[in-house]
Amino acid sequence: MSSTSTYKLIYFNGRGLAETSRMLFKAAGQEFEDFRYSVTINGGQYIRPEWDTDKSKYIYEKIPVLEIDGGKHIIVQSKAIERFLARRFNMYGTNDVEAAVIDAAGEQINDVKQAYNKAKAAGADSEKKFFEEDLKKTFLAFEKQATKDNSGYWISSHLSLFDIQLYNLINSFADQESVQKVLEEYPTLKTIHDKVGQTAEIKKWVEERPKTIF
Ligand SMILES: N[C@@H](CCC(=O)N[C@@H](CS)C(=O)NCC(=O)O)C(=O)O
Repeated sequence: MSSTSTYKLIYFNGRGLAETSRMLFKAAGQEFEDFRYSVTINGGQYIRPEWDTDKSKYIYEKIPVLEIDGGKHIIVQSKAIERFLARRFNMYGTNDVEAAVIDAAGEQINDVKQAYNKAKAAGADSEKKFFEEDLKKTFLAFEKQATKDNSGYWISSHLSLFDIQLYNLINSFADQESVQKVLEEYPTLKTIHDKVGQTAEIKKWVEERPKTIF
């Protein structure tokens, strides 16, 4: 497979589990088809008629799915897709150890998201505690691990999968005031967040991407 491959990323019309992959494409300047199944909400239920018709076509009946070269190769599972793209676009550290460190931080981001969903379901006090305790602990760890080389990136002085995952994590919270308050305490992470947001291709994408319900 060469850099002349074609790509179709299939997901719902939402950021969710596809947005990091979309941003990897954008940051790499790689064209891709951004295929989105429509989603609306009715009475608290997601309505997705086209997806309901098509879902059995997909190996695990889940999306995102990445089709390469017109379906010659199919990659499923959002983390596998992200890692494949990061590797392909040289955003996966400079060696296998750095790649594993990026993987581990990505898994920690998943754990944090799970903790947040649990806290949110448990009510306002739990959500407050999540920002003040759980998120802080993770940010402190990420801050300590960062290569403090003034590059504005977390590892290898170069934009990586982790930088984009962190940016999307920070922007996924509805309560931006609380997350920005925590972020102020971790200057390296704040710089990474701001630098990713100012990356020309990502800035343009954030401005022009569809406005979605999730
Ligand atoms: N572990 C999978 C989870 C994929 C997943 O659960 N996707 C949801 C959308 S976010 C889905 O396709 N659901 C199918 C359905 O609701 O019928 C991944 O990270 O890709």
